[in-house]
Amino acid sequence: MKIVRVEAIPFSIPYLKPLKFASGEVHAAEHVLVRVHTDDGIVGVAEAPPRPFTYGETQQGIVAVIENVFAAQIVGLTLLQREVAHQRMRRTIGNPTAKSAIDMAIWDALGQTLGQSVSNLLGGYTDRMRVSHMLGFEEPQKMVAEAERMRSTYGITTFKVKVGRHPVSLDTAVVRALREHFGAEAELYVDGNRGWSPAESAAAMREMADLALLFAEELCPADDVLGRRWLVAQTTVPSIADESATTPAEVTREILGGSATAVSIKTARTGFTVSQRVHHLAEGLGIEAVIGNQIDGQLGTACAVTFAAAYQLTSRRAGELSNFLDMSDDLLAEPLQIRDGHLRVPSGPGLGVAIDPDKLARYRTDG
Ligand code: MUC
Ligand code: MG
Repeated sequence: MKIVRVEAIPFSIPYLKPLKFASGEVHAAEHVLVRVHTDDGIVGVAEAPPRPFTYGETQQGIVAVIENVFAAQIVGLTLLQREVAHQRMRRTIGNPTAKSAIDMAIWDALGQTLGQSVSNLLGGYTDRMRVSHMLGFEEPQKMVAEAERMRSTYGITTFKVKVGRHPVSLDTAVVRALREHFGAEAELYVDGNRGWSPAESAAAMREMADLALLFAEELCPADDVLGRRWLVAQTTVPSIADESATTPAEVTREILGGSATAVSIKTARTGFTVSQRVHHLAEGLGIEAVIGNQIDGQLGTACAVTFAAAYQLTSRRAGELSNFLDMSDDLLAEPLQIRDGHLRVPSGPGLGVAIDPDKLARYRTDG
C-alpha cells in the first residue's frame, strides 16, 4: 500500500471539431496522465486537463509541479493517508487539476488494492448516470443538428448550451431553436463562462423566460459582486456557480452571499477527496449539485461518473459526461459507451479502467 513513484506524462489527442465557449476554445486534449505506483505493483491512474483560461494551469506547468513539488510529498505515504496527501499538496496554492489527478490516482490504486470499485468505496448509491451533453458555439442550425445526433445516436436529451456571445441574441436564438426542435422532451440549461455583464445576463434571461431553462451557469463574473447578486435575486432559474466556486470556501461565499443557488462539481478540479467536501457542503446548504465537465477525456469522464454515481444528490440530475465523444481517439483500452442516455460506472476494482499501452505510446509527447 506504500506509494513508491508518481509519474506525470503529457499527451495530445486532437478533437474532431473544436469546442468553443465564452472563455476559450479547445482543439486538442493536451492533458497529463498521472500514474501512482505502489510497492505491491499496483498502478493508479487519472488525468489532469489544463484549462489556462479558467485556472491558469498549463500542460508543462502540471508536469513540472507534479515532478518538482508534489511527487516528493506523496512518495512514502500509504494509500490510506489521503488526508495527509491533501494537506501537503494544499500548501501549494492553485494547481487544482494536478492535485486532483494525484488524489484520484491514489483512490484508483486503493480500490485496486482492496478489490473494490472506487464508486462503491465513496458511497455506492447507483451504478449509472443520466448524461447531459455540452453544446459549443456554432450557428443555431448546427447546434440543433448536433443535439439531434446526440439524441438519435446516444439517447441524450439533456443539453447544456454555451452562451455569453455578443449580441446576446446570437445565443438566445440557439436556445429557442433547440426548444422548438425538441419541445418538452429536452432539458436545457445555459453556461455563460462569465461572458456577459449582469445587465446583459438579465436581458438574456428575460428573453428566454418562456424556454423552461433548468439552470443558468456563470453568466457573469463573480467579481461583479453586487451585479451578480442583483442578477440572481431577479431570476427564478437556479444559478450554478462553476469556475467561481471550486473550493468549499468559495462555494460557501457564493451561496451565502446570494451570488449563486446551485453548484457544479468537477472531479477534474477537486478530485474525489475535495469533491466529497463540496458534496457534503451542498447537502448541508440544501442546494443542487450538478456534475460538470472540464472537457475531460474518457479517463476523466470515468472519474466523474465514479463520483457522481456514489451519491443521491449528484446522481439526481444528468451529469456532463459526453464531451469525449468529440475526441478523435482516447487512451482507454475499453472505450466508455453511452447507451439510452446513460453512462454506467465502469465495473471492476478501482476506477475499473485500463490504459492501452500502444495508444499511450502513440499520443505521449514527452519523447
Ligand atoms: C464549463 O462548464 O464551463 C469550459 C471551460 C471550462 O473550464 O470548463 C468548460 C465547461
Ligand atoms: Mg461552466
